[in-house]
Amino acid sequence: MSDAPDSVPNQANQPPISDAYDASKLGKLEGLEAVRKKPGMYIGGTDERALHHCVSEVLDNSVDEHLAGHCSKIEVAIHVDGSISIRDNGRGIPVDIHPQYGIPGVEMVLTTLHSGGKYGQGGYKFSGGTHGVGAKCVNAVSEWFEVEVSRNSQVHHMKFERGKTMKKLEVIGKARGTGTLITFKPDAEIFKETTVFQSSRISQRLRELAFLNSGLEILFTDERPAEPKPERYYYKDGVEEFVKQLNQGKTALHPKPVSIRKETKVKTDEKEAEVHVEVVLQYNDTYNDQVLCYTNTIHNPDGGTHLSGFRSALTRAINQFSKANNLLKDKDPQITGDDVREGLAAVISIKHSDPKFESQTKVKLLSPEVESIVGSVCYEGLMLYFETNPPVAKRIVDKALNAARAREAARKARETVRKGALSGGGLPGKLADCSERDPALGELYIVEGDSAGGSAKQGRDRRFQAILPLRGKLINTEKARLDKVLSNEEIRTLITAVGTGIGEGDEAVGGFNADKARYHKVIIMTDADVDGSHIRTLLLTFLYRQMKGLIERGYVYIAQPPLYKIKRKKREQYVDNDEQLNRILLELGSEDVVLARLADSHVFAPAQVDKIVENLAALEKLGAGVTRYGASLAEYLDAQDPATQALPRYVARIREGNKETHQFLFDEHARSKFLTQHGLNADLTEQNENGISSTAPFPPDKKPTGPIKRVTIHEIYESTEMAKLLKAIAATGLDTARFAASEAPRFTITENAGQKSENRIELRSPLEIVTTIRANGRKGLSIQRYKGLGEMNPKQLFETTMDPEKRRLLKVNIADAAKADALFTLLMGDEVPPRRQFIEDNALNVQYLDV
Ligand code: 0RA
Repeated sequence: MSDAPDSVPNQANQPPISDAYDASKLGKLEGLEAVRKKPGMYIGGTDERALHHCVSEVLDNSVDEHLAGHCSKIEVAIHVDGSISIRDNGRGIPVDIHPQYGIPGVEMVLTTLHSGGKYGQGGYKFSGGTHGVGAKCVNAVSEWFEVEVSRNSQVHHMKFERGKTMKKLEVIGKARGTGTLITFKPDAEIFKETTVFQSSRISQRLRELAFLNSGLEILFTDERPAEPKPERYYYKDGVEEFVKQLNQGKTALHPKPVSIRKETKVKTDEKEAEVHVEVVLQYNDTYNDQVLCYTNTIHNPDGGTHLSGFRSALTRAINQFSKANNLLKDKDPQITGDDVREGLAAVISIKHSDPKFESQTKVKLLSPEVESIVGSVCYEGLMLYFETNPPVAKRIVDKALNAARAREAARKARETVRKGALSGGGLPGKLADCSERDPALGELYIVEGDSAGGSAKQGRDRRFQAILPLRGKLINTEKARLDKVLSNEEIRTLITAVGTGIGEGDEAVGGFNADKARYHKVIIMTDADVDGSHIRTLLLTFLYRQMKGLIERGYVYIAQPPLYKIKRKKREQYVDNDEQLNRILLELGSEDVVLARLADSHVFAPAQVDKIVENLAALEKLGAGVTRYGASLAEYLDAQDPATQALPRYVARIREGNKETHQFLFDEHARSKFLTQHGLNADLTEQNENGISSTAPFPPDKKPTGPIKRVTIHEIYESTEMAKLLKAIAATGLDTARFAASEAPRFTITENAGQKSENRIELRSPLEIVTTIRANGRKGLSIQRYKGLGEMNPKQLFETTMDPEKRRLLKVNIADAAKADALFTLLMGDEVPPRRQFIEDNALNVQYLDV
């Protein structure tokens, strides 16, 4: 199947989609095989980044609908089986038959690489998406991909697998509104590293999109945790709120951000382009700057012409204002660009009808005309603001002047550190260096606390592992200016040990030079508690701000000490995380047990038991998708179609007063029929007469009297995955026809079989097998949760956390520096509650840093 010719978008054995469908007309269309063959070319790789890029591609289409003025709400949900859906209330992808190609617009949009033309770009003035390749590439790299379009009062449905049409376009119900719902499951054949979506990453992008698109409501639910917490992002004042958010926890120099906007038209290469500029800025009392740049809501971490236009306008405007108002004294230094950016938080968001970027990844904007547009718009806007708000303008000039004076002081301080580090001073006494002299082979462990430091020194392999214990308070580098940071003992020791120097600027005055790194692995090793993550963040903040190149080169790592030590009889084992603990409990629990079926006294072989337990545990986990809607897992599994082995795709939940019933529906047809019977629309996001949906309340004029009958339909995305598991279980000889508990026992589990302590347990449902085995695994087991590195002896510390053969290091990779910067700000700001909350939520979770 996968070797279909490139030029044919659909499988040859698919029935024709309509009379007009004619393969000969598709000659110019390129199939999606190309995308599967070269994912790098289309979605930028097959790693975790590319995986998340797929979400952005689909999302961008919905945002484009918003930019075009047709969409006010986007809903995103990650499902328990790892699939994701993106719903918008835009116009809906066209469903009419394309006059030239004879297939429905939605199929064109989702299966052919043909771009431009009638459905190529949806006629958008500004587009974030990759012009006509977005959603179809995602389709190509999805195990399955479903689309529901609400248009012309009807809900239309299509389904694809690995880019091939599996269900042609068909009407499955009535629609009240319009919109598009896309659900896809990334294909593990393509994404070999991982297919697991990271909630934090997605919610961060959604929040960013809501900031950049004022008035757009974005809802997000990660349905994978036991208790999902829906999030809502909606910012009436968009970018202005974005900037306030950047300054959250800091003291602003002026309460209201400066907001500059202008829409212009320019001529470029004969073409007329439209450029909208929106710049919002607000100064705070810190010494760092945060300027985020966007083009058509795409983040440009490397800036570009919009950034340089803004920077020069800011420097010019501040110098101009201070000169015109005689604010500079003779002995004052010149105010530079660096000075005017101290304590600056700003967002530059431009919309451009034809932007040019440096590369496919759009990290940098190149369009030359933008520099002077943004420059003059900002200069005029700033001058106008300064003239109408002279007290604020004076404060800003004062701050810049202060920065200019401090620049001198910092330069001197850096020089001192450099002298201390390079000449005579030698290496700090606290550093236990390694004998290896080749930096490429050397490792530096930065260890929290003297006691763990001592263990690390004793346990290490001194040939190539150096240890630097850090004690006491590390200075918060976000809040202090460089000269003060550098007077901190711990920081100076660190700088000397790493050997690269710090900061921007000339190496001769102590500036950073990654080539001088004394180790190519700098490993942060802290406790797995709140203090530990605080110290880790402080260290990363410092490295990020002062030794960014070290992170960029991939030299910075985080050690991951085990989370648990478990002990059973004489055996001890270290456990990295909860998932592993769960696996071990099942493993231990199935040792020395005998599983038997009572009906025919069949005894399952140990290898079969392992398979049964593994698959049942997976089933239990996926079952969360069903139990969430009030149905029991057993009830759901027992609804399996004996003929096709399929599991229902939908559960209808009918609530009337306190009574609740369920109905399982196998496919869109059953759903459609059910909806018609109940007089409901198929797009249940909007309210309807007989019931209310999961998301919308009754409009005031339609509030029913009497008891409300509420009918909601939920898609069980996990159905395919669960059916596969049932098949695997059946293959082991376990009957999967009945999961509901029976009156009479059906299985027995005998623990410690053949020993004195033999214990026989009777089971009434296959689902009880996992619970019983897990409980058995816990028997006689002591589980100790590690709080500190200090709880391990030198040998244990080496074996679990430092041994290159066994350790798991997390590479700190700041691909998206600005986002990490924003995170550091959140973590490091003055305001305590958000930081505490964050650290508590993420005690052992550094995924944010690993973007
Ligand atoms: C092509 C043309 C039009 C809209 C769209 C595509 C469209 C695509 C997606 C993907 C997700 N949500 C979407 N919403 C719309 C224009 C439709 C028209 O002119 O009515």
